[in-house]
Amino acid sequence: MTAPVVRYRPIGRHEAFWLGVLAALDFTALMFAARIALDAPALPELFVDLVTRLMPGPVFSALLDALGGNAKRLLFYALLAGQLGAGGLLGMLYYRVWQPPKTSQVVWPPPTPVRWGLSGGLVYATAIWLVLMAAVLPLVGKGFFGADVVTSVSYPLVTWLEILTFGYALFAFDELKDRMGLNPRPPGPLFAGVDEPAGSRGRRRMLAAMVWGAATVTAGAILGFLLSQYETIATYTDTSRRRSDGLLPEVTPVAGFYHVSKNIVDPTVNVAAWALAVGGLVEAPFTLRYADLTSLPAVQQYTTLQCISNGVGGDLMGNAEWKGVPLRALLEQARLKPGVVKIVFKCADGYADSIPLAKALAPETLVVYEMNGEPLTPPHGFPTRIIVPGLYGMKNAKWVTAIHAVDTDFQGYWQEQGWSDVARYQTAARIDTPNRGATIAPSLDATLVGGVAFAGDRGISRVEVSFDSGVTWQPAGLKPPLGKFTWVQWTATWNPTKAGDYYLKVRATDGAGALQTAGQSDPFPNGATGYHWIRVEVAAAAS
Ligand SMILES: Nc1nc2c(c(=O)[nH]1)N[C@H]1C(S)=C(S)[C@@H](COP(=O)(O)O)O[C@H]1N2
Ligand SMILES: [Mo]
Repeated sequence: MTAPVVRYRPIGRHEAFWLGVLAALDFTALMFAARIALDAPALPELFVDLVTRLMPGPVFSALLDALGGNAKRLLFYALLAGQLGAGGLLGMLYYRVWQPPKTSQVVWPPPTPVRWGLSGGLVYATAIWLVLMAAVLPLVGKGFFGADVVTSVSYPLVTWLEILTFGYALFAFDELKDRMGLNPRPPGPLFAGVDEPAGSRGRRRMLAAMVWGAATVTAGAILGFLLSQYETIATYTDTSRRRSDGLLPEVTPVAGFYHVSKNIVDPTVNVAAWALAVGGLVEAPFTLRYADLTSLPAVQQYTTLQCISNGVGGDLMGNAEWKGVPLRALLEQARLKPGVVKIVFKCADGYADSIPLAKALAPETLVVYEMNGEPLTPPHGFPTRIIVPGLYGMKNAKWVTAIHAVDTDFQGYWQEQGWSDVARYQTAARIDTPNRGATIAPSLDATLVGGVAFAGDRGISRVEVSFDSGVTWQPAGLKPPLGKFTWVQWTATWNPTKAGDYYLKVRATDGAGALQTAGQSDPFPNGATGYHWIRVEVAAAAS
């Protein structure tokens, strides 16, 4: 009589999930090692564009407002958690469905699990990889087999190797458990009575938990270390902060200049391989290398930049001296064909935006490569970016690789989410000193009140400040601006005579004589409006 063959799955549902998460931890660690060493983007970076694209503009804007620079970091870690969860589900699929059940019968050659286990794990990984490459990446806008992923290595190959590790880990966990005798023996007559002495089930589970716990802690520690390295190249936090003791420098140092981009990791452009293509609807397309660009006749121009998502009184604004070539000169060399309505900028991070032809031909619109006398730094667009005075920061494309003339009303990255395409700066003023919430000691000296006012390319003709919450207004003094496209520093003195709470407000009038909009509106979609105000406390005089 032969013993009946019993087919069984030694790995339960929950364990399958957690082993999947553990394998995903290993995969994720490898993924970040590849990001740091090989410049191969991590998966969350590829999904983040999709999330911002799917989220309605107002929601995204509100999120940015509430979380500031941390919105991107939060999104990144949420996507990372999602990746580990997906690993868990794929683990369940592997142990519960993909892997053939083990059998209790002793047969030779053994039908399972070792031989199928290894190749099965690798086939499984390759299948996941194929789905990712042929379906998921195109769906998230990164092209078939990641054609639109920006990296200097073969993205499909690196990803395949990473996912093979995942499949191999799933195989190895099962194998390891078998070898250590931690997998439960099959039920059935053959092993009845011999395999399950009292308490052994519990001991086995305990041992397995300890082994997996140790493996998880190890993988987690390695991943944690790699993530800490990753944090140093990630750009999801805004590094600049406003100085808190008085007026800001009129020219913002590069290190203190606000930074905004759609990316979790900004591109690092290899200038030796970089070229700027000027083309589209032109008679004579051409490309420029870095040395070509920097040897053309250049101009230097102070221009203030502000992000359209900057709130009233916010930090996302800076002023620098830029050096570069007028865009007009490049377009003249390429000879535009009739019918061009917009000039599109394409960038190394997949970002694109456009400006109307008239703005592109304005002499102040520059293709720049220097900021405050130094080559552009990578966060600010090295090797080259566009400076378009009068239009919000998003139109000032960074890491530009192509300048493209089109006869269509091209809509850029942020416009697809509903942000303004006109993107003309709103007139705005900000109080930089005193700090909001400051307590001022009464003294015979007047208190300095001051800040900046900005209206893009319209200039500022007048700034007024109120010390009584907008009931009365006094004119502030204006420092002559550094250029036609910069902010203006304003100052006033204040002599509060009575202790108490005061509400200070500021408002500006642009060069055309238009007073800034008083009504409060959110940054989305046209840039914030409303007067900036702060509360200041004047302390009682000591007697
Ligand atoms: N290629 C590219 N250019 C870009 C962006 C981007 O994400 N990618 N962000 C834009 C936005 S929204 C702003 S406000 C400015 C910020 O420039 P800064 O970081 O030098 O201050 O860059 C713009 N240019
Ligand atoms: Mo922006």
